[in-house]
Amino acid sequence: MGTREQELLAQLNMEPLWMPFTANRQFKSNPRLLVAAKDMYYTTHDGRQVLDGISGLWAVNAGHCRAPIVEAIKKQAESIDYATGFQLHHPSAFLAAERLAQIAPAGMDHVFFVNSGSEAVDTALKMALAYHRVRGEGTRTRFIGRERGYHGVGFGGISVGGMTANRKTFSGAMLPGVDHLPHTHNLEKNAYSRGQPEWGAHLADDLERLVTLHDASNIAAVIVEPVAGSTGVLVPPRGYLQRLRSICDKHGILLIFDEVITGFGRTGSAFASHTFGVTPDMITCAKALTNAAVPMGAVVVKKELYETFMTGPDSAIEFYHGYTYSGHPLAAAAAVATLDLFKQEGLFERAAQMAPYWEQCAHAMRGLPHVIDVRNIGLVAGIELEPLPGKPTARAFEAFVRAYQRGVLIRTTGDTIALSPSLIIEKNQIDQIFDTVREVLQTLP
Ligand code: PXG
Ligand code: PLP
Repeated sequence: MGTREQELLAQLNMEPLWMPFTANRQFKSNPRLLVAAKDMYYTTHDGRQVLDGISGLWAVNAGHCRAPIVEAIKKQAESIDYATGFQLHHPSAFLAAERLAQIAPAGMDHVFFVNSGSEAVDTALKMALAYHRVRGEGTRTRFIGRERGYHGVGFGGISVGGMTANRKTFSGAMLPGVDHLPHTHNLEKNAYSRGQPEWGAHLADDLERLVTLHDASNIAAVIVEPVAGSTGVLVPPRGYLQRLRSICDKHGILLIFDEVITGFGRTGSAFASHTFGVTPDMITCAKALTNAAVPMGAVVVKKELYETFMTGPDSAIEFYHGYTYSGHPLAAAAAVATLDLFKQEGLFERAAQMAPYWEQCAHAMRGLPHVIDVRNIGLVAGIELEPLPGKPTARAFEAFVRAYQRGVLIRTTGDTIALSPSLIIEKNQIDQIFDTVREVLQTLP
């Protein structure tokens, strides 16, 4: 980093920015700034290279600042900065939708663009209500989420979500008519499972209980993350998602998979729906859709769902919903370039090929101080730590700080270390991540 950059940083006034999901005062008293990124590495404000063990935030699946994506964004910015998608549009949005439909599970071939995972979730929930109404089943208004689920921060998303800290302040403003399935985490039964745990498929049967309680005619949709990410990597028990699917089918309930984290190769195929062999009615995705280079999210739906809307008169707007930036040119261009790059480099297959080595290295953390569980699937791992007595999250946060000082970026949620590198990761970089985690665990209080 040049002296000029260092001077700029020294003068940086951090006060006006209210940072998201951050302890603002603690951060500002000891900031960690990233000033550049390339492939697997960030450059920090003090000139260090940090191996990115979390692909930004489960998002930069092709590695940072990849030339074809950067070029596509530049080119698009020079040719068209913006065009609304309301009664007009521009070509890249259609190209992006076509590419996304091509890699989605068979039969899921229509795409609605949004700008984030949170917007994708709110959009999917609204689509579910509208779909039932178009079909003359307007009484289906209830949603079912899951404990420990993360579906972003919109009012819809926190209502179906199940992370207490994200909900408690807003309790009075939740959507009405939401229930939650039990989460699937159980250390006694499933600790140190490799891949999918054996125990827990029956937890899906709770959906039958809710159907009995409310009657199916009142339930619009069930939304779950195929692998719960944000809460600390909870891999679905064998047969669990299949059971949810069949109960939804039996009762005419839409099934939404929130693949904001699991999409785009994270579990070793395009979507977790492929990995687990279960096709939902809607998929929400974001993050790696553009390799996180420009904000974009999407809801991918089954043909039948889209066609149900395409009834009424041709001149009628079928779905009163959309964002100023839906299908934004820069995002759409980034999505096309990203999806092309995933294909050219076979990155989803690469994730699947690397997964066994990743699993082996992750499970080698078993037996280290404080470790009470290791979970993994594809190129994701969760290492759960025993919390410091009376100080939940403190031990894991200290692990994050120490790993960062040692040149590896990890993420912690609660007392779980969550790892999710770009799919271009090499074996020696996997070693570096886990060697660093090992060292950190050995020195933690
Ligand atoms: N659904 C899921 C499953 C997610 O993981 C969202 C929706 C919301 O997406 P946006 O783009 O609105 O943030 C997410 C986002 C973490 C972490 O620490 C994870 C997310 C966001 C912030 C932090 O694991 N996932
Ligand atoms: N608020 C106001 C006053 C607006 O005019 C709009 C959009 O036109 C919005 C919010 C929504 O913004 P967006 O479409 O970017 O979600």
